[in-house]
Amino acid sequence: MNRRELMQLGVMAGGALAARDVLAKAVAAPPVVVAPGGQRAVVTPNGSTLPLKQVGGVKVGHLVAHELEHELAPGLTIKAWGYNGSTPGPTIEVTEGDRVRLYVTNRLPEPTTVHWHGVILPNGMDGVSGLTQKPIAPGQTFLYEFTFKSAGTFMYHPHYDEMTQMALGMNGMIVVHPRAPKGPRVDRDFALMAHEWLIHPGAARPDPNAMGDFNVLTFNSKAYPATAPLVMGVGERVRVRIGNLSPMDHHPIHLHGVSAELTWTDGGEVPPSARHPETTFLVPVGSVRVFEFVTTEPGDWAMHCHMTHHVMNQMGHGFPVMVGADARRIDRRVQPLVPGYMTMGQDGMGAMSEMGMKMPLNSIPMLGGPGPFASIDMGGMFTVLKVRARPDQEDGTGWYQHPRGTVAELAPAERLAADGIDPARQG
Ligand SMILES: [Cu+2]
Repeated sequence: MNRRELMQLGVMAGGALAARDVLAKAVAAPPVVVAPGGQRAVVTPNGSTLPLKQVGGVKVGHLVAHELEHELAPGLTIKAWGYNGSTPGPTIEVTEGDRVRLYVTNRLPEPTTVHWHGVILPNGMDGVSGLTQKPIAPGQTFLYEFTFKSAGTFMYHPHYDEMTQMALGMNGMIVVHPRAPKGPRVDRDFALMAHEWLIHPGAARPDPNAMGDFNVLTFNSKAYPATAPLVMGVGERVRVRIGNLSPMDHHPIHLHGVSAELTWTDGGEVPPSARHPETTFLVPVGSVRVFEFVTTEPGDWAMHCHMTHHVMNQMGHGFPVMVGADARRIDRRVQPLVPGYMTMGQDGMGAMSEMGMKMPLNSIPMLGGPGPFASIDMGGMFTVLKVRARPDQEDGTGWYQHPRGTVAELAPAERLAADGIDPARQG
């Protein structure tokens, strides 16, 4: 190994640290009816909804684009760009046919615009700097006024210096409820924005030049274990709306414990005749996928991007293959130079978050957080569906209590013998 490779390993080692008690606060408030047909209000886990006031027949809202401090996970706070104090910006929730006046104030150090991604509106309201409007200069407030003619799930983001502004966190969701809803009513409705960031260990500013080496993957700009769980009841119909404004990566979002159907995209509703069951929904960059399912099994069910590097936190990728290697000699020789050094990648890294290694300031453990049985070795774009018999009594911080005999565990010798299984023999 050369010096550079050793340094990379050192960064890997530094990226693992003691699990902290970082259970996210839940969003378990009972669902509220807001829209026609008894449709539920959308919950944006770790986020909020934009306040709109009625002025005459128009709903009026105000987005302020500015720099903000944002905690991606405990221990990792960045200088992000967002709207109204957050990234993603607040979810805009309206009903089909609503007319809106949306004021956009620019407090960034450079111009910006807002594009209403997927919304069909007059061309001059589309927010593309240079093409459909002048850029909004720092200090200016622009007015966008249009009618949401179609129901659906859309997004908003800048169309000026896109690479930088989106990389720094400028994005948000738009939910337009149908005026006359079809199909079964949902009991829970969640909106999540998938995103990815490159944050060099110790740095506070995400690197907008990243093209493929993103090291923090988020739902609503939170990396697990900071992602709030989605709390829901057994037998409930649940809708999850996932947008993806990551700079470069598509995310196959996989659901445990349920079978779901794609019902909408940012282009409109999927006809019922075209729906089919899935457990993984690919959410390409610049799109929204909406899926629905009915829960049948109580438990703590994972929902995560299935790209394995997207459920890691702040890991380095440029290190040699260590699977099968005996690194004890390397560790002994490097430890005097790098205190606490451990070579990674040999025997599974699932316990790294427990190891209590020193790490750079402003960085997070490579892996997830404490679980009810052991540490959870996924981080990043990962959250938990907490399916409960009594969801409204759940604050989201507790773990599922499994009925006796329903957890995989060490096989008893008598059972092995009775079933004729000899662990020393294959097949
Ligand atoms: Cu992913």
